[in-house]
Amino acid sequence: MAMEVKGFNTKAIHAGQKPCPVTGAHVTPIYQTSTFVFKDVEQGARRFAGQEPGYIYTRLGNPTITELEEKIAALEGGEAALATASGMAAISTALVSLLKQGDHVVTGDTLYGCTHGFINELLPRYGVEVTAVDTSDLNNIEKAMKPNTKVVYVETPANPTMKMVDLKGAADVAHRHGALLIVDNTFMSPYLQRPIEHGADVVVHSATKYIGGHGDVIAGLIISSKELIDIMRIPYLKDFGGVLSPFDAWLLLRGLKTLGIRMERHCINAQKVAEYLEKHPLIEKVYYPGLPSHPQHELAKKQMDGFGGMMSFELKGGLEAGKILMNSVKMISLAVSLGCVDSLIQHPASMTHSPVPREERLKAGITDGQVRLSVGIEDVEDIINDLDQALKEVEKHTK
Ligand code: LCS
Repeated sequence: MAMEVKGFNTKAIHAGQKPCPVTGAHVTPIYQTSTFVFKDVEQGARRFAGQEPGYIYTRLGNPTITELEEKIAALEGGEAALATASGMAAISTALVSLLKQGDHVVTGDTLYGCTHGFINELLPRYGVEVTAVDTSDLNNIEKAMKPNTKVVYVETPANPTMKMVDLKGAADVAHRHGALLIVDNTFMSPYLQRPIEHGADVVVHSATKYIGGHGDVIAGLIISSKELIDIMRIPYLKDFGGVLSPFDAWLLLRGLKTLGIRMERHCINAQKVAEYLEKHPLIEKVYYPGLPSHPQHELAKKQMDGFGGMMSFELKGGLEAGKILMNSVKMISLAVSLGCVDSLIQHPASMTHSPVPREERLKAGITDGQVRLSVGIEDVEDIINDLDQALKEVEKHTK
């Protein structure tokens, strides 16, 4: 397709997709192969030497994976992208590629539990210093910067507190100090937020979530400049080896084509669910960027194109009431993960954020009673009815 396309949904469908030059297959096949045959020894040598384009071995690249990388780069507005075997592989590959012994990282105090563990527990074992601060206030980032700070790492909105980071402000602080800004864009997807447009240098995703969208794949993506992606691919991903499989890349390609319409429905449903919960007499507090009661509602309107499908809330009856609610839902599944077509509910303190020490977790605002809800794209009346019947159970058992 020679015509230049601008619209997000058009790019989501067409970017990177070309008919198969051999069979004319419209949709890119799953090139489920480990290796690629060379015509002769000379060609093999040229490919290894980087003198001739072409595939060598799937750990170094594969046509199905290339299409995914081109599509996500176009959607996030980056020059290039790298697909990985999980979101954690994307995060660890990006960080390890940019840091060395003696460097310093400034990071948010609210991060997905395993990201928190990787940055705060594992990186220091390799001689990297870490300072975790409440990155919803840019002054805290500024104060934490040191001469050896190489990376500022944030999630916005953060899992599970929904605290946000002013992306442009954070990029400005990082750049003024000669550091790079890495943003985990998992909760928003590029349909709702494109951090590179606000100055971020690297975007990472757990593609397991909205990008796949159907709860059937574990995958990660890194989007950045061609220069940084080239380094992350070779030697880092090549030698750490956490590459995506061609079949999983194909599932993500399929998911991405409907990302826009799925995200629109996630936003509509979540707004209605958040408003329902906020009015409910058994609910203490709802954290959703689309509610005017969210302290950063204005920032959300400024840097996001919608408020997304994720929220967390606390019940007046605390942890005990939350447990009754989570044990009483019928259609909504009690499960970790998020961002799929089905609604999922879970308890961060004992599940996704259990790797975070309790004191740090409480300081970051992840309370014992907090419940996280990933609102799916079912009919919203069914989601609300399920929550409503579960809240009636809470009422019955806490009277
Ligand atoms: N970043 C964020 C914001 C996440 O929520 C997760 C996983 C990851 C990175 C890691 O991605 P993965 O390796 O799992 O593809 N979050 C999960 C969660 O909240 N529930 O289960 C997994």
